[in-house]
Amino acid sequence: MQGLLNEWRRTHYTKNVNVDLKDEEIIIMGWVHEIRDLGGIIFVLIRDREGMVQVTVPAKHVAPEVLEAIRKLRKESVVAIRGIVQEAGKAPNGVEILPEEVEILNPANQPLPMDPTEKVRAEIDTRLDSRFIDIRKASVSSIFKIKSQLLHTVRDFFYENGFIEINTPKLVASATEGGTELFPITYFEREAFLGQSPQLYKQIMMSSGMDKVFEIAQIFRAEEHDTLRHLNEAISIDMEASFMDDKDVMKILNNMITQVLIDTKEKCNNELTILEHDITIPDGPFPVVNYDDAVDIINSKGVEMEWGDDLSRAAEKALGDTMDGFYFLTEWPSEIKPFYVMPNKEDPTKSHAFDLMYKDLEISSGATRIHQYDLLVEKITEKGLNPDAFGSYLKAFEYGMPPHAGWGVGADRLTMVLTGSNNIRETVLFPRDRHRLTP
Ligand code: AMO
Repeated sequence: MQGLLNEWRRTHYTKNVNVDLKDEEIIIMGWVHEIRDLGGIIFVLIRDREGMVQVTVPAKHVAPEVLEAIRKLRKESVVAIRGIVQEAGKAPNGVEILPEEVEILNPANQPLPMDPTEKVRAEIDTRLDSRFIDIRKASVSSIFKIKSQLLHTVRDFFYENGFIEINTPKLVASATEGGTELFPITYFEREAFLGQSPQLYKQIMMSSGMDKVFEIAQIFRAEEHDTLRHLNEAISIDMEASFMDDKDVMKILNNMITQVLIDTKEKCNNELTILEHDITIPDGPFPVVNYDDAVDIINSKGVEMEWGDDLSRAAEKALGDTMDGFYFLTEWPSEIKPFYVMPNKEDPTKSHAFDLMYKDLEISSGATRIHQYDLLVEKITEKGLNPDAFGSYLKAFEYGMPPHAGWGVGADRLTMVLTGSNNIRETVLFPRDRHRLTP
């Protein structure tokens, strides 16, 4: 294809076409969002990542080849348009473009598999099947722009606080958090698994002397349940720090989440407006509820729960009714937390594990870890696991493992909070659930 694509470069995103460019020649490239042909005059809305601009075509006043190209346009075809900017009060941004050259870079087949305008609401499955078109909608791309900002803020936050970014393997030989919920794979002639958490590696890194590390990566959970909060592949923001305990890393988590809220509100104002969602910045540290009090609250709401039970969905909802916004849930029973969690010295039935909740949604889990080899082996055995399977992990505890603590945050769940989405599938480009492995 000759013409604009080879000879020219895009000069502006649509959102940057404004009255300051009056009478200037510009080139935009994007998708045909809408065509309104009134005979004597044709209006075409061109959409790119940043927004939309109107191209106005007075049939009698444009070159015949321009008119011919405009009349050939179909919705969602990709075009390049060179034209002159004019003031137009009623159009988006108060401007329109009078085209001088129109090139169809790639036509879109008709009919489209789904409507990319916001006019027709499609079911989530239809949308996910044609996700590339779905993401063309501002209400959907806004979610991923906010998620991108979230990851940007998190990285900045860790670097500013002296953390080193690490990458740990996702092909692993054995379970990290217990024997269940793993995806088995074939690793040459052996069985292996997809990593369910970088937990063991980030702990090993404490013995390496790296002191403070973080990782943002995929976790894989072979959970059968089909809920609005679980996926089989999720993004976890993990950190681990030496010479720190649960209280220290809770503070870090609190500061990081607050920074994420501030940045999202400040830098994603446009996206939040599109999503009709507002973000409230908490005016102090997140409240802390211990497990004992949580059990009382939950029972007082008419949801039966015994000390030592994990929180059922009903229990989470009952607690979320009382606790608005973000809050920590601390002092969990040792029994229902993983083997690596440090028990309370005075009362070992309780532990130094915490969760960060947002209303009824668990956002993060963390804990002070056991750093003593003997205690760790004892706990692994107590949980019914075989210490032999943890050989390369346990070795790191025998030759100078510092005390340490850490946490993992579900990035997709945090994005739900930031965007006001009630289904985790909305916050993942290509979600993997019980029934979906494509696209
Ligand atoms: P946990 O298993 O609680 O802890 O996971 C940490 C956080 O990750 C998110 N998450 C999920 N998000 C979507 N779909 C899932 N199936 C899913 N599973 C987990 C949640 C959760 O709070 N090793 C510990 C962390 C630590 O102690 O450092 C761990 O993996 O938001």
